[in-house]
Amino acid sequence: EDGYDMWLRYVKVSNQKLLEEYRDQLSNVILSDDSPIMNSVKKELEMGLNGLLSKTIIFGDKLKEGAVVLGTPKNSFLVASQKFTELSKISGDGYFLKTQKIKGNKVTFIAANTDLGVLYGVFALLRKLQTQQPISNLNVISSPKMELRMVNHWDNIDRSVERGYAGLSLWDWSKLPQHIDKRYVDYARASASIGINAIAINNVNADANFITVEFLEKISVLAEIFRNYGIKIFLSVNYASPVILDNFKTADPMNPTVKKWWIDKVDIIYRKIPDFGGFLVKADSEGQPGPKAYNRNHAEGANMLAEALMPYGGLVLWRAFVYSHTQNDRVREAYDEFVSLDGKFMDNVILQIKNGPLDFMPREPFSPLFGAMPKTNLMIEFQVTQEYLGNANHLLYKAPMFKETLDADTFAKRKASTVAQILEKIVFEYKHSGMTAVINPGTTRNWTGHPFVQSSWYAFGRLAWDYDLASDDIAQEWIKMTFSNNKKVVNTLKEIMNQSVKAAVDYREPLGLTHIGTGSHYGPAPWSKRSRSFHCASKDGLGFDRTSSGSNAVEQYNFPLSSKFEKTKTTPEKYLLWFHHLPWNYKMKSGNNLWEELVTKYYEGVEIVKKMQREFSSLKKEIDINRFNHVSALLEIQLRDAKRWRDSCVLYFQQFSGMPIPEKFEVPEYKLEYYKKIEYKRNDIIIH
Ligand code: BDP
Repeated sequence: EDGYDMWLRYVKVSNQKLLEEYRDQLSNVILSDDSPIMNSVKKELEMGLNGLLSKTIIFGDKLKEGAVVLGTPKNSFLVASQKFTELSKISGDGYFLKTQKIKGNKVTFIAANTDLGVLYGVFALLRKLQTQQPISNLNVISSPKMELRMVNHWDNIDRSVERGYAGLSLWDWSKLPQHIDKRYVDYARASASIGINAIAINNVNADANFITVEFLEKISVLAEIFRNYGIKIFLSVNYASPVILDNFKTADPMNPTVKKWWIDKVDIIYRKIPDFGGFLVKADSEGQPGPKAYNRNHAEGANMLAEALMPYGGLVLWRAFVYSHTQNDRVREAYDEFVSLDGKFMDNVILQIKNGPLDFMPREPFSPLFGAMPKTNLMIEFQVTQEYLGNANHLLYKAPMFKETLDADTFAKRKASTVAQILEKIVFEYKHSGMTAVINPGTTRNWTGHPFVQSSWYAFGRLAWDYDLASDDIAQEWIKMTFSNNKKVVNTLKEIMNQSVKAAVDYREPLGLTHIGTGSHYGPAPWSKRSRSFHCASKDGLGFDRTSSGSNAVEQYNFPLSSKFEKTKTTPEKYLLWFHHLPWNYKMKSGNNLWEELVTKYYEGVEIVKKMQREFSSLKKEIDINRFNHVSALLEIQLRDAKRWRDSCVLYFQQFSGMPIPEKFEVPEYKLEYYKKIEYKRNDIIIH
């Protein structure tokens, strides 16, 4: 076991009784593989059933007891002849699984309106087998809630991966287009299995060369592989491409020759990749070029690209992650910049907004932009890769974080209008929408570095398909598919995963504290200039005042949230110091004062890691030795880092609170000076 198969681990069903039943219920397969996607259906089913049932599956057209019939009304006579009412109930690339008697024979149908729907149905059936569910009386209908279910790679041309932590980029440019790495196909399979239908393959800090003819040649090979799994390629583009690639004096979106340049470029792209998805753009952000240099706003900038893509049905995904170093509250910025542009973007532009208003912090309230752009297509951007959360060293299952944002009510309308409902297009009349996540798979054998990063990737896909799924159920699926159906393994890993977010937040940035990490974003540095500007610790208290007496970022939320966050008593304590600057003796709900509560949280975070470690070690006999040893070692590192975070922060803040660390807690191992010093080692990840 090395983790390569991820959740597509098709090992023989361990429950003998179920195995026999499955073998009877899935005796032969009837399908027509006359399209590339139906061909993928056939291959996956063959691989899945051969592995799970440990027998060679028979393909044929004999309708007998235990037959599995797959297809759409167009490519399957059997599906068409049943006149299934389910077909009118599914939308998009949804599917249904149904057990039906035909001429006395019990048959399993996997059917959809599109070939891709059938592929998703196959993965759903295989998931049932992998998780050992009964399939004797199937009646499942499922349709995706999000239109775009996307992932973003932050991969560079030199194969480095920004915030990747799992080896080199998967895309081996020097060997493309001639050599096709098996990983491309396995990656596409894993993506399709969780419903992903779009991929931006390169870093948002984009190298312009990705859209040169040489690269498009290589990219078109990837596009073909992904197409077989229903996945469209998007490219991140550099806004100054005409300047960089063709020595233009300007990239002004209103300049006719610039417009023409993009029109021609888009034409070339579609000739090579007819189903190209569109452009992802980071403009006027962190040094990236954009329309602002020419006095044009973001809508003007985006629309120019959108016009070029429009004839082909292409999209512009325009990122809202903007801030300058001068404004006094960075949290306000995306909203202040974009709200006045609502309604000004073309129909094929989607504004891509990070889940929170700052930057993928361990915990943020949702971005108020989600409730403030009724006339602009929106999509959300999550981060699966653990940039601020221990890279590929710490165990974390992010589904509860994703759900916290998705389930948040924006109060954009009187009736419920959660972030997820807005993205599902049921609140406003959006033309396009969806969910995306920055993921990190690379050349590391297990793809993601820490095996559990896969769980967040998996959960993201499942939630993009259906955000109503419970984190717990998704975790259970993932564990069964990736590790084992053994009850002890399932319950123990679930327990570990469920506590992981609380641990990660508590030992880093509890109670709404934020951005107090080192420059590498790995370790703690509450003493740094940037951190101080976020936590605002002083003798009189802690936290950032975003109420009307401070930056007034609370006003960006719809009523009643704006007034709820304005007052300390109605602000959830998990966001308390995000919105308020409070005295050290402020009384918390627990009865503790702020200082005691803060210290308690930090210590609790570390205790949870210890507990996770204990629980994991109880699985020694149940988990394969490779993955057991790997995760055990990583948990040791996590505990080391958690203590470093706790002790650095507690000792640092103590200088301001002037209060003692309650006696019941262990004394930090080192003095504050020590923790400050290790920050300045060249790479704070390889300390100790
Ligand atoms: C920040 C990352 C940086 C990204 C940026 C972005 O540190 O590497 O380029 O976000 O999302 O969190 O553009």
